[in-house]
Amino acid sequence: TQAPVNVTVTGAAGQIGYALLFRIASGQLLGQDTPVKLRLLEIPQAVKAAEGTALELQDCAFPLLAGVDIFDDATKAFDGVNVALLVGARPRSKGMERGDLLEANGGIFKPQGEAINAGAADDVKVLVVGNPANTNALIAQSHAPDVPAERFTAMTRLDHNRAIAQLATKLGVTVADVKKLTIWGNHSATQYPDIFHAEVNGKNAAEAVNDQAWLADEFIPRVAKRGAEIIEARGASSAASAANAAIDHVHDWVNGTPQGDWVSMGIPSDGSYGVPEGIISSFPVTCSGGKYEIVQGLEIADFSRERIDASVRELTEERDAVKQLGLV
Ligand code: NAX
Repeated sequence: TQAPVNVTVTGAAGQIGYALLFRIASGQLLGQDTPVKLRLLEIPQAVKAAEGTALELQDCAFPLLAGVDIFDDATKAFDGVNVALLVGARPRSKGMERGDLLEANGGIFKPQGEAINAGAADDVKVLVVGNPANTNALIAQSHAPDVPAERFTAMTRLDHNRAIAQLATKLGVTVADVKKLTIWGNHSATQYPDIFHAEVNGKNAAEAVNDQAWLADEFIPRVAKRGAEIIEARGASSAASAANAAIDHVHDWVNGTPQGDWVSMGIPSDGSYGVPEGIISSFPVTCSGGKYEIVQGLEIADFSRERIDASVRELTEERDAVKQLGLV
């Protein structure tokens, strides 16, 4: 067996943290051959709750769990980190303007970026879950100049999985029959779930659906606003499904995507598909050997172009706002 991989989870005492840690410790993040050491980062007031979760982790007697350490200091929490899951963030409170939200999150993701820069392992991979995820990832990345920029990613896998499930339901097939779905843009209500390149049992999904009204007026808004639908029904935001998506994102990044399929990840744009270089936007990607690559050469029709552009515009506005605040 190999040496344990250090996995740092921020916001460990939160509801996503509670749904995530046990799955990491059981081997679902990195595979059944890979022992993990968990490093939990919380704010001081939540350290006690994180300690409670650590007791439960101990009580699971997970064979792959090589240890759990708890910190309220980012520099210590990210020391030697191989996989960083940045879940803790500042939520938007009532009446909060976007600038205030970005500034509050800058206060979290700037020092975390610096801590990753200072102490992370050479192979570090970072996934930002905490919202606004894409721009928080950009903030962290810009304070980690010694870490390759492409190691900073943002989670759109929950949107990707939601879209697959909605499409499968519409067509009366199983989720395993759906391949090559894409989420473009921001993890926000402007995101664009694209079925034009998706395949259902090998046939084009948009042709199989053949219902433009459903696509424009039901599918796209339902996927984009699914988070609100969950809050309405559950009285709390998505937690287990978000943790599941974080597991999927890192698992596929590390272990590769299956032949004949791809996934969606928020990654620093290289300018592909007219998305301005540097912003962290969702793309279709394949993964192999611990690296991801944007799927190239897809034809983007007007219907998709407008929607991708609108979401990318929002991302450039967020980038400009954090630039103005001196956060990137
Ligand atoms: P919770 O409020 O349950 O937990 C957040 C935890 O983060 C708290 O325990 C808090 O003490 C901790 N925290 C705050 N600041 C911290 C800091 N500086 N360092 C370490 N820990 C810190 O939220 P939860 O439901 O777990 O959601 C976490 C984040 O995920 C939120 O920002 C949420 O908006 C975001 N989400 C992102 C999704 C995505 O698809 N990208 C989907 C699910 C979720 O909404």
